[in-house]
Amino acid sequence: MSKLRNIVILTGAGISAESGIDTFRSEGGLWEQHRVEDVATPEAFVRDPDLVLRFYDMRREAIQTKQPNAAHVALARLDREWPKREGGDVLIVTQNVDDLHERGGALNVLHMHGEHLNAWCIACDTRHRWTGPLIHRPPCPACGMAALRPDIVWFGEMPYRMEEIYAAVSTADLFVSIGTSGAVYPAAGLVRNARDLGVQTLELNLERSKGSAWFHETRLGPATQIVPDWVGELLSS
Ligand code: BV8
Repeated sequence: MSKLRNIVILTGAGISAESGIDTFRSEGGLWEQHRVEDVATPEAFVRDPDLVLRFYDMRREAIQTKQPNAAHVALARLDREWPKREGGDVLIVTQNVDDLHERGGALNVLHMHGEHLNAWCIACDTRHRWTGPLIHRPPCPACGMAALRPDIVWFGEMPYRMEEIYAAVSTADLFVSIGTSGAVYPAAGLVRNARDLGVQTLELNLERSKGSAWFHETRLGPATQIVPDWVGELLSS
């Protein structure tokens, strides 16, 4: 394998599971309690905005009562220490919309599906850090219009900063996927981009995912165990 310098890490709901944040597709997960079509599409927001706003208000409030876990902290350590030692880059691309990577100390996080703690004004296209509810249609801090929506990429909407993500994968020496079922595209397709470019690929997950066959190596276990172990190996190598 070429010298290991640049690492791209894709994370999904599984890395936040042990912090008490529901995943989507496991037992009792979010999509068992709510139909995606009812709460996570632009059409749903037009059809029943109150239902959608309440769904996200509830989750925005919930994540603020949760704490980052050992997996978030381990990735933050890698994010801080790796560039100093190996002169390479670490990029954490997360499908998650919580802020546990940042609160775990990570500096370089790209939220491809948006963030609970942002509100997006569809009148003036500005984004604002937002920790409270949106159900009461608060005025946009920039333009005053009652036009704020969750800054979340819904199904049928284009994930954020895809060009940047593809560019990072194309210069990566290692692509690591952590805590994702490999069910949602284009995120789930990134491992194939990596493979097509000859990038080494590693999956860290509780169980085999839909994409496991595309990884050179898969390690199974809870993220709070296998992620710190992997980071420890890397930093002591
Ligand atoms: C787009 C925000 C086009 C919402 C989300 C047919 C084929 C291919 C694609 C499609 C298709 N039909 C439609 C599509 C496109 C669609 C898609 O992929 N659908 C799937 C369901 C088939 N994709 C889209 O619509 C995307 N946009 O394609 O746009 C376009 C093109 C041009 C111009 C305009 C538009 C947009 C996708 C983004 C949707 N928004 N999130 C919200 O959060 O409310 S996706 C949602 O699923 C979350 O972001 C989540 O991150 C993502 C993936 O889920 P996971 O993170 O993987 O979570 P999951 O529960 O599934 O799995 C958890 C994993 O963790 C499991 O494997 C489990 O074993 C593991 N785990 C559990 N505990 C632990 C653990 N691992 C370790 N330790 C533990 N303790």
